[in-house]
Amino acid sequence: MAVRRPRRGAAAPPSRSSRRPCRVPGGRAGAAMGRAALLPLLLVAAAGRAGVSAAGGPEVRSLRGSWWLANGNGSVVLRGEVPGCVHTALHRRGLIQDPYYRFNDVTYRWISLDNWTYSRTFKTPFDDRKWQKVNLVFEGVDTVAQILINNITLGRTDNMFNRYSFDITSVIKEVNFVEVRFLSAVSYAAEQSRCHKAYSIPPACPPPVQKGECHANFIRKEQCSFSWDWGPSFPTQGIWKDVRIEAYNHYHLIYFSLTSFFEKSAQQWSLEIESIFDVVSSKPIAGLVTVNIPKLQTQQTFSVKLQPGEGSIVLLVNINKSSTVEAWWPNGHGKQTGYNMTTTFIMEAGYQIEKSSKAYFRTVELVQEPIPGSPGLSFYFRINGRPIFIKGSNWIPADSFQDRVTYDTLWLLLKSAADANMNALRVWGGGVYEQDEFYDICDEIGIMIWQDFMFACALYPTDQYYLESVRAEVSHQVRRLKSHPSIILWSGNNENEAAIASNWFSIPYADREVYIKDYVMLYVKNIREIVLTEDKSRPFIASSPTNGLESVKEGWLSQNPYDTHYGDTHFYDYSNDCWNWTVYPKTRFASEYGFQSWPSFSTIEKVSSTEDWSYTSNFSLHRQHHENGNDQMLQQIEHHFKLPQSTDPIKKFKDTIYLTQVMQAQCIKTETEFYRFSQSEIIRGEGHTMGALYWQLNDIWQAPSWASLEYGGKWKLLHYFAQNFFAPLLPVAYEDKSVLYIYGVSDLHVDHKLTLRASVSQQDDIYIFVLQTTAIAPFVSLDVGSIKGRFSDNGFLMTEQKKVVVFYPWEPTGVEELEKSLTLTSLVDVV
Ligand code: BMA
Repeated sequence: MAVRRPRRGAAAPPSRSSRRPCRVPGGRAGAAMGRAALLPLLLVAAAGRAGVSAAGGPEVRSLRGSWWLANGNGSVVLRGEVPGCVHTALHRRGLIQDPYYRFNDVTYRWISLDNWTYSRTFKTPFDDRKWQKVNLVFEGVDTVAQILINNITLGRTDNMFNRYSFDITSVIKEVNFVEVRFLSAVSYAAEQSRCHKAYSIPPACPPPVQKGECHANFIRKEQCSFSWDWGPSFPTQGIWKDVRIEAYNHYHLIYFSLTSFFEKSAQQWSLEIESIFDVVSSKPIAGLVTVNIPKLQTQQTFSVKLQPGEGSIVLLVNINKSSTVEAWWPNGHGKQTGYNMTTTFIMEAGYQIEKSSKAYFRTVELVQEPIPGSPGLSFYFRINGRPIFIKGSNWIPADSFQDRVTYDTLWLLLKSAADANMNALRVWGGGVYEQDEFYDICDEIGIMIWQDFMFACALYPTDQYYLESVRAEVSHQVRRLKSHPSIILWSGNNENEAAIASNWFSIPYADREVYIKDYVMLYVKNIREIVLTEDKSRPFIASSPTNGLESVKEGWLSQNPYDTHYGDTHFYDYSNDCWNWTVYPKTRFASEYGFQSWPSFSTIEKVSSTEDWSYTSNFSLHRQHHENGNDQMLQQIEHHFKLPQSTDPIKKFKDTIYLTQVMQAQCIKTETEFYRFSQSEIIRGEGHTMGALYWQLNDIWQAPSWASLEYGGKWKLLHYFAQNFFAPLLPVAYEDKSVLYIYGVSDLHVDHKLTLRASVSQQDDIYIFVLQTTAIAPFVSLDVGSIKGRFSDNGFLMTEQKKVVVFYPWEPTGVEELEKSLTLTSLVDVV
């Protein structure tokens, strides 16, 4: 391994013991010492995408780019990019292999157990004496670190979802040395758990099959980075978002947001504009703010006064009633119209700010009201006054290494969701609050977002220090995200109401109250309170699944959060035959349900070697993080198909992969059609289902999982099926025709011989595949290996002799390349 020294004298950071004192309530553990103790430490709980555009404005110097990275004892020193993480840096420098290759998640565990330091020098690009305030701003630090500038400690970070701003006015020099000394997230979490002496907070560790790390619930970090039942353990360290120096006089806009409201009685749209400032002058600053939305013939001027310190001003703009406002609609229901708008701040002191943004108009209501003929309450979304059936899936982080998630990655995955006729996704609570671009794309293509707060499948501490950190996180994220019309709901956590109600962690009855108290303290008294203060434009629920208002009535924890008469449900059943729709709960809203499958061979091939290519190889077992997952898939297949018998091991592996995908697609089609069909009926008090979000949309790596999109974006058969079962006009006539149709398909495969041929031709940017068959072919799958793109249809039943399928490439390709890569499989090819 190459070892180099950094250019600066600081060389390798001093090695630190992984043991640190427990946190002190109300203070920051080991907060700035010596000189630094005199510095006011500003933890700004707000994000700024606030752009300014006039002379005299703040000076901003980005510290993105190349930094030095060193491990704890200085034996590994390398250059790495910021934003980024240690794993990506080591991989880019060739010091480690692809972390996703074979068993590397376990082999490279040492990286996360070490304590790394990021450092760099920078020249102050301005005369620092000219500025009243200079800040060092981190948009995201992953996660536990001590921040130093010129050997002076500025403070500590412990929450990757916060934004940190340190006042460096009195310590900045002409040339500066900045260091971010990380502590292993794994060691920190273990230590926090050890310090929490009064009672344990389960779960201690993930199940062994996940090969993960323990005590993820003790650190405010992407919970699935300690492993999940579809993902590896890579508890990264790094500066994962932007970092910069900003200098200003008088005042500085640190956050700017818009939310829309509609007053029914007056038939009036209005916009609430919130601006959060840091005012450094000792006296209030008065000025004028002008808001202009030319297309809506709306212009309004307000006189404002900014008070010293951090504070906000809220303006309410009424939209000109003689203009027609086009609302923002979800995919499939209308256009996603937005209006260009400018907000100009002209203040008596300092500079002028001109902020350009897009104003969207849409309302959202979560309707929970009695249903005639049914006990319980409804649970559905009314968008712009219209009840909308929510169709879609659940989103998990697109990569273990967030710096690899580009705009293109997000676009491809989200566009694939929209192309499959989805109108919504749930950003699940075990991952991250996604980057701004994610929500920008959703706004643009009409994907509604059910946004969880990042707590999942665990109980959490509520000591004062922890709560302070969460409170800062929640205000920051709500302020950052609330302008997005795509977000229709805030939700406190994933499955934590259910975890207590169903006693997942075997808590003795006598101790239950402590955990209930913690639950209410965290999600209701803190998170909910902040959300309600920060954002009045969309609903909040405390958990998913929940009974909604019924849970509230029962003290926020209902006896059975899976009750089909209230709220949303999660439902998993791997043992019953998934084609039997009677096993599914007739719920008000299905926010999670799913079945696993394997990703296609071309995806697996990239991270494995020949010896791995069998369903029972060590590799296949290693990648499966869900107990008995591989067997469960075979059992489900066996309900309807013969298991592959080929003597050629690779053919057998490929056939099995294909069958897992057929099975998954068919199972979720059956279940989703059941939910869609249940929309318009009440049977024995159950029904009026108004949402179907299957688990899960995307993958974090190449492994078996519930996803319909493979790592890299390739569509599994399920995703092609989703395009059909989410189609706007779907005949979901289960009781009669559709049941016969679906079961008819399964009956056809056994004794039919057929020949399938594929000719490919090009037409502009698309490719036309003409398929010919001599007999009926069930579940025809077209696969062009690693060529990026998608077909217009796949996994279909071919009853006609000829079928035309279009291939939409995502990168340049050619007829010859496609022909070479094409494999055609149908059920009759499986031997
Ligand atoms: C639900 C999710 C995830 C999990 C999935 C599959 O519980 O919330 O935690 O990955 O089921 O088991």
